Amino acid sequence: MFRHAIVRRPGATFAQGLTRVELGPPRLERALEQHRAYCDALRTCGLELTVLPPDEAFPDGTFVEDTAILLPEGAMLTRPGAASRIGEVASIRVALAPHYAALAQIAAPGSVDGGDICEAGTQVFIGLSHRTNEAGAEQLARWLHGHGYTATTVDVRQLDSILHLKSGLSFLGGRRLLLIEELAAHPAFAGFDRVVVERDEAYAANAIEVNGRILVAAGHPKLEARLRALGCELVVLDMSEFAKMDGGLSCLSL
Ligand code: CIR
Repeated sequence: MFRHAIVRRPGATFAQGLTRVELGPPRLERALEQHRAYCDALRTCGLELTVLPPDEAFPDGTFVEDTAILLPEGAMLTRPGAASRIGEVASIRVALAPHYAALAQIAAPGSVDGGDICEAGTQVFIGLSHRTNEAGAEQLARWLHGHGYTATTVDVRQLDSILHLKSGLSFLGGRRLLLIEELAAHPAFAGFDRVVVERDEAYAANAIEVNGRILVAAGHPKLEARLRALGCELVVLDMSEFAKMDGGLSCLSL
């Protein structure tokens, strides 16, 4: 059961953030509307929100997921793999302090982006990507083992279609994973029920399960129909402006 989430509104410098996709510049007003709808959806799922104000010094700061790994047992601040994002962690440390007695942190030369970390019950998948390196993955795996979790690394460095592991993988609760075709046959996911997203709807592989509902990006009717047929209760959200900055639903909250 999730009770609380931390989000940060996008700010005036949002369009200056990092992106590998060529979907044009995001419109801030629209991004703010979409962010409000996202926050409303989380509240509908029963969450209390901490909404942080934009920080213009960090154009990618709205993608708070990348700055920490949160478990019921403890929290680990990351060391983001993009130099321009390392400074985002300081204000997240402050926001997390009331919720955790102690905060661990990934140390150099390790780097970890939260977008590479997929928790599936007591099993955690750690993506090795162009943001999360071996040293970071090892530090995180040790910390996870100490809390009773199993960690499995999944190398996605050759997959140009995704920035982070979770751009192509989501845990939907129970034993169910949502994943892109390129990851579908990976041995790490063999014991799970796999819902494979078709190539032309690959962006929708980043979804989030919150207290029994699934938040899914709008514009992917085939996946929507399949998830509804499986009995999932969906909340469909327009993510167009965040997609332009290479972000998805999971990236926007901790
Ligand atoms: C970046 O490239 O770092 C941001 N523009 C997007 C980060 C998306 N975060 C995520 O998938 N967890």
